[in-house]
Amino acid sequence: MPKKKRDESSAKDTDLRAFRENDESQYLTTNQGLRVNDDQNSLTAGERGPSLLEDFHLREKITHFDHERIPERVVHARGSAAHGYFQVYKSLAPLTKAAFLQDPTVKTPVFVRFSTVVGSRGSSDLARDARGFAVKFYTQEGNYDLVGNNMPVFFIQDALKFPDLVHAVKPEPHHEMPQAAAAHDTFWDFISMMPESIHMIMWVMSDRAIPRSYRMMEGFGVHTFRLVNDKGQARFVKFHWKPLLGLHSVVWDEAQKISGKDPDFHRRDLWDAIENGAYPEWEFGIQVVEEKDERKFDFDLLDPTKLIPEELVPVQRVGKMTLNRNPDNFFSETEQVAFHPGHLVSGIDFSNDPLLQGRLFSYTDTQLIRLGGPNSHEIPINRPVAPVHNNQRDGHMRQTINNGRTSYQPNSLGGGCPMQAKADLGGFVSYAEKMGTEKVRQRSQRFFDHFSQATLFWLSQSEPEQAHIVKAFRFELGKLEVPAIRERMIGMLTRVDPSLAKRVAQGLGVSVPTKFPTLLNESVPADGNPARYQPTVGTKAPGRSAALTMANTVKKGIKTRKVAILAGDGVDDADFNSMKKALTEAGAQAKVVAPRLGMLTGAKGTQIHIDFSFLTSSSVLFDAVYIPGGEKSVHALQMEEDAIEFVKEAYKHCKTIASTGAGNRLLGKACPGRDGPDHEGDRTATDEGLIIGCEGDSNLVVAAFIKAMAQHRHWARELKAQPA
Ligand code: HDD
Repeated sequence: MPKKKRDESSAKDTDLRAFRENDESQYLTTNQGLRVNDDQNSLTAGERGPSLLEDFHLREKITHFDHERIPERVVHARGSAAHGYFQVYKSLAPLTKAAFLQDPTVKTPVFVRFSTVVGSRGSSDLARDARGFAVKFYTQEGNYDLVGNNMPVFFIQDALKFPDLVHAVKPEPHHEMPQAAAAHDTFWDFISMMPESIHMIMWVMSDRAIPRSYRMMEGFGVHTFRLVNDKGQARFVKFHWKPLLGLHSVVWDEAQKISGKDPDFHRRDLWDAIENGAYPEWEFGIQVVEEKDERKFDFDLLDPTKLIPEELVPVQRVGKMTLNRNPDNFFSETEQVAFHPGHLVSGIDFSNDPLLQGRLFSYTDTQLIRLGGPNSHEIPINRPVAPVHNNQRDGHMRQTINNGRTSYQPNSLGGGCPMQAKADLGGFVSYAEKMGTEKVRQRSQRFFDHFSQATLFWLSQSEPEQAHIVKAFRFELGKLEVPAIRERMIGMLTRVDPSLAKRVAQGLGVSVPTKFPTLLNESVPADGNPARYQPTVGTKAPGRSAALTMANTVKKGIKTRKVAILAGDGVDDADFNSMKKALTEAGAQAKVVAPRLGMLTGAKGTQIHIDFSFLTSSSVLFDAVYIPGGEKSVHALQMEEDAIEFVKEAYKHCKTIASTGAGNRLLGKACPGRDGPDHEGDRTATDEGLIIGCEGDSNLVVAAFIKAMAQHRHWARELKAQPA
């Protein structure tokens, strides 16, 4: 969206008088523009008498307030968004005629909303869930919406099942519990009878479902779409977003604690990064499949529970998206934005994926109730930059004031306008796919292998990732009250991998059923029954796919990572200053956490601003921890139970921790046996991600600390301490 200047009247602006002198909009008015003389007292009959109905200011203010809330999104209610732009690296003309994919010099404005799926508007960002990744491109040819998720597959194959899925996962209807969580009977009851969900379930049980940041997750269009060039040639395409900061997650214990300490963790992270000029970036990727190769794979391209392994069709990185501006107003932009997978531009088209086809109905329908009528495209955040001319008129909240007498077509009184546009003038022409078939309620046989890709995903995970998946299943299924559901799920997991089922069962104290239970939902012949499922001959998926594990992600640098420096009065000035300088230069954020708020004085007099006290912070909100030397400082920290807990927890969550000189004592107290360099000359790294330096070692420690932080987490520690 084209941007107006930010209103500078933020909370930071304390010079109210200067602001008042400069700004014409200083006077409070009614909605009719009348200046208000008193906003403190209602109009009453005398000082102690009743309020008067004639108080139009009171009535207007309260009426507006009473109507402030609109229905939240039925799914994806909790979200955060940002503005930015997209640029293609080189013209994609051979593949598509979409105007915004032609010219590398063109910056197309975008508005991107990230969301959780299940929770309500006020729920925590850190729920175990898929994340919405919806991009609105304001192209010169009209708006194009790519409404995807951070996972490349979906729970169901047919949109007809979407209300069932959502009813099952939302809080249970009798007592509205639990909020923003799948760990309850109705969800797993449904899933345990829907084998088509198992691939997506593997993703949701993986670390992908608890991202470290919206800025560090991938995005996927999920469905197979089509690209169409100006010769009318079409190819199948899958869309990807690859974060330049790499793909990183938190651990489940941490996610649950963050939900208490800062439920806005992802929202704040996105906002702060953009405010600090560390603009999040993703490369746009495409996997292209020729129409003639549609049946080349051992799965169906139209099946949204399948991905195309990157080993079979590599992802070509064709452009980049940068988010560089926070919204001015959450409600007007983030809440009122309306995405729709049916908002296309010429050069991009649908496939017959039955999930996609059903979505095309749902989004307009939901906007009608959520945004109050058929004119939500006129809300500023939804308005295209391309001009809009048509014969649609009136309705609730109409903004456009149409001129003239004609609102029909054909007409002569309006000169025949607005006219249809031929394809060469940009008129959208649907891809002329040959159909010639029967009307049926039936899925293609090729949709019925539900387990191969779930197994592929499992086998492609690193050892720590597999351990996390096992623990996630133990957590989710451990919360169930009905044992039969748990058993059905373990039965289903044996079809993914018997060792996975066994490990999950062990943690739940149950045995693996010997027989795969009969599924109740017989209308989905999807139980992997070989009599029903005829495997198709096609290009076999690889046994493992490197693109599916997060272990192979970018691990370069520590840009935007948050580091807690634990300090008290008397902190070693050299340790503190050299670490803070190096972290800032590397693009990380160094924050001082101390026993109290205010200022600290270093041993040599450096004045240090404290960012957080232990009371207002926690290690789960940071990526790494540093404890500088300084006898007095460390003594004060050692007196604080919260300081010891801070380090202990960071260690448990496999984060990088460094200490120098006297700081080693605090580390030793939090992590017994890990409080000193192993031997002279090896002053760093007694444990992976644990850097312990002697007094005067600041520079050595700084370099090792930054290097270790770039690894994100040190899983060896966890595998040793809590194997699963
Ligand atoms: Fe959906 C919102 C993504 C299947 C019906 N969906 C919504 C949003 C995202 C997705 C990111 C939030 C957009 C925003 O930020 O405003 N949905 C997906 C993906 C799907 C998917 C990736 C599968 C590939 N959705 C899906 C189906 C249906 C819906 C099958 C219904 C048949 N989705 C909706 C909805 C929502 C929505 C009810 C709720 C709020 C809204 O649309 O505007 O229409």
